[in-house]
Amino acid sequence: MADKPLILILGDQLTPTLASLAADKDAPVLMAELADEASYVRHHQQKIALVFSAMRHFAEHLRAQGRTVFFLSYGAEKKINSFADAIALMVKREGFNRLIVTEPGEWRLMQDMQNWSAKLGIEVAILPDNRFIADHAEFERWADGKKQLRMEFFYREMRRKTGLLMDGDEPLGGQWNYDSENRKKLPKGHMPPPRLHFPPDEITQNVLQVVKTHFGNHVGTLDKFAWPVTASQAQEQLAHWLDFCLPQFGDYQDAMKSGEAFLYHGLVGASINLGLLDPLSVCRQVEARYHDGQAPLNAVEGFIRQILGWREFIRGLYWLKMPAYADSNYFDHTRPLPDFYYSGETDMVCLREAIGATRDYAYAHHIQRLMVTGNFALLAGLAPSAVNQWYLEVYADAFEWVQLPNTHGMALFADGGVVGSKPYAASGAYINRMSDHCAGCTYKVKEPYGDEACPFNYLYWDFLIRHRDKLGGNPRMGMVYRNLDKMPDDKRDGVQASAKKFLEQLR
Ligand code: DLZ
Repeated sequence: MADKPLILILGDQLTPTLASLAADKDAPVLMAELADEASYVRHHQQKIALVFSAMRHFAEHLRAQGRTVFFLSYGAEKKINSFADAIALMVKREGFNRLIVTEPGEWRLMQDMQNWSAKLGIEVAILPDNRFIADHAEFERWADGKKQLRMEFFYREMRRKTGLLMDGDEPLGGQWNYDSENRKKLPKGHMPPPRLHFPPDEITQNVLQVVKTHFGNHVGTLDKFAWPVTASQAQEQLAHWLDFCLPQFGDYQDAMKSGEAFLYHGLVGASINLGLLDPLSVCRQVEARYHDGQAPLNAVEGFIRQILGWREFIRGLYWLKMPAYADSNYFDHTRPLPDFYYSGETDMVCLREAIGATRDYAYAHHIQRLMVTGNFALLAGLAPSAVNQWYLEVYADAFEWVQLPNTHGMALFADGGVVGSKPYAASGAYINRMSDHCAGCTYKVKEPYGDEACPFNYLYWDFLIRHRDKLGGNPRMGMVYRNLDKMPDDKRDGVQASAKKFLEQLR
């Protein structure tokens, strides 16, 4: 029988140099918009639109390069809901007898993929994803024998490996990490540069219609859709950010401002995760701005650390720890997700702003995700599985390999300290320090407890009291617990009573 290979490209594998495309320059390609992928969690409408539109544009790009592409548009083929269905159709209709695919980013799909050969009766080659800077074996070697896995040390390895921000064997400027310089609040009246918009072209308009028809009841809105959907648009967005945002990105990377969802953030996470931008190339372009004297080291290092350090670290960790990782629940938190995570209807301005941006743009920046919605979920004892699902649904950049360690490990500490060394728990004082939200809020950030107090304040202390057995011995929590011990009894009683009342009425 003649060899007839088919290359399957997933919705987050939109990279011309992808291993599977490089493996056979002539083989036809299959891409499919699938009900199972669009609804295994109820993804935000803009996320589905972004994936579908970017897939359609990528298919056009491959065709222009001379590839044959079989593209199954959403609903075009009856009973084709999964990747296995789509491949089976191609095997039957076109006679393909071998499949080439690059490994997926998600555990559930890898499990599925490993059964395809037996299920479909064809040879299936699953190739490593060559878009990461460290492969699985390299991460495993680094992790082997270590009691604790800490991003900072892995990041240094990646700096040495790539030579990024290095001066011989030493870090440029003498320090590996300039995070302490990256915590400024936005000055009053300061206006960050506008986001670059990519108005929907005909392909995207068609996709928006499909999403409206089939997924109109998923979270979010479509009217503010402005995501880059091609590699060249993604590069344009990056260039805009390099020119107008990078110089101040470091200073204001942790700041929050009402009505300003994007501030100085790059908005490139979704493009990188879909494969429209290459992470190493992005880092090199950012580094060049430092060498050209156009951006300070704290900004450049802070950004590169997110991509070269954090992104690679959590990807390695996800594959090292799955599937047990997703089931851990260190604090035994079980409270259901309150309705306002979807509706945005809450009197707490910080939550309203973060969830409002999430609904409008399928985006919120890292401090909103970590210190507002994530911090609230941690302090209120929300069930990690429900919180993880929400984050996976609502953000355009969210794929489980990147979302899960960030939410489950970093924000919720549900892994008991695999990703981070202590929970990122904070009271309203942190949000007040980093934002203008509290000034306009119904709740009073200076009140520790009572009906008018900021719920973050009493939930914070109540969380520490509830989990003293698990956190009291953590050396990084020593000062916090010493402060708790100095708390007068009446304040402690007030904090606990307010937390109990608040949590009881939380739906
Ligand atoms: C996220 C997503 C969505 C919404 N839809 C599709 C799709 O219809 N077809 C497809 O190939 N990929 C889609 N994706 C991305 C996949 O879910 C993603 O490739 C896996 O989760 C692995 O990371």
